[in-house]
Amino acid sequence: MKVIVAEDDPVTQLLISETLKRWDYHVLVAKNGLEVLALLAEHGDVQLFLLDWQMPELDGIELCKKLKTSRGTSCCYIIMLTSKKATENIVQALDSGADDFISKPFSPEELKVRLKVGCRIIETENSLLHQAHHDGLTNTLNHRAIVDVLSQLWSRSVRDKSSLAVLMLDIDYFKRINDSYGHQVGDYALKHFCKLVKQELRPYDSLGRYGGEEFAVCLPSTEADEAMIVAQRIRTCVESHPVEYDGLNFTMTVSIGVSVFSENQQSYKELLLDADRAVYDAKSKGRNAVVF
Ligand code: GH3
Ligand code: MG
Ligand code: MG
Ligand code: MG
Ligand code: MG
Repeated sequence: MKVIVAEDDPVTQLLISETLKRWDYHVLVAKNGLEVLALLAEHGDVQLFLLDWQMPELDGIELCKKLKTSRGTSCCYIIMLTSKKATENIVQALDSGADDFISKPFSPEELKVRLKVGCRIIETENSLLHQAHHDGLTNTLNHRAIVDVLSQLWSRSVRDKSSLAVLMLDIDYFKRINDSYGHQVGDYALKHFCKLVKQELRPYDSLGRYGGEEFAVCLPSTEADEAMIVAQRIRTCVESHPVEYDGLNFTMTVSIGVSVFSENQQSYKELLLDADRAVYDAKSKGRNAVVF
């Protein structure tokens, strides 16, 4: 677990960071709040903080407020480690966003277990957040999450006039797979399908389960011709990697509708509608096809 330690006194900073390293934390140090913010620009994944109160430039209390308002939905756990000990100080710290409060001089045993509580809470929150945004079967984004991603990307495209493409993927005759082999095989086929699609995407593309056996892909900064290439790559990949399960082996195909951002669109919903219409065309053209 990564932890940022902010402490302006060099001796205390060294003592704390060496102690934490012995407990297997990956420690990053700062000597004031501004340095913490600078560290976060590079280590945005840090969720655990051990902050001194009194520091020059930006103190622990002001930093708490900034961290709690600026980190969006990502969880962060802040322990205030300070020479202050009055009840009013504890109240002010917790009220400013700190999650815990320890007075100096601290007992290493107590610091150790309080850090462990922080890790436990971070892990629980991360897992709940993951579950809130992902589909339990395929571990792709769920309907709400992929629509959120699309709506944010769409707004960005309006702002920057940047390109954006959407693919709507609908597995062909999926009902037959269930009917012929059972739902368990159908479930496995869905997971297999998602694995193949992910292989064809870039790290900053998003895949989500739009519903049932329909999936949406958002391709930021992508023009129509590139989106068509990606869609064809996905189509070919699915067709050429049969589902193999418990002695069964069968080919699955997918129909893909492609749409792109245009300045006439009033909402991201039009982008989805266009992609939907294109899937419908792909189905009527005989399936296993990509239509723009
Ligand atoms: P088309 O080529 O026109 O898309 O035909 P289709 O059979 O794929 O489409 P249809 O909408 O008729 O059927 C979709 C099927 O997908 C029906 C539904 O039971 C199945 N399905 C949806 N979600 C799941 C799931 O989570 N697991 C399994 N096994 N099947 C699912
Ligand atoms: Mg200090
Ligand atoms: Mg369907
Ligand atoms: Mg289908
Ligand atoms: Mg249907």
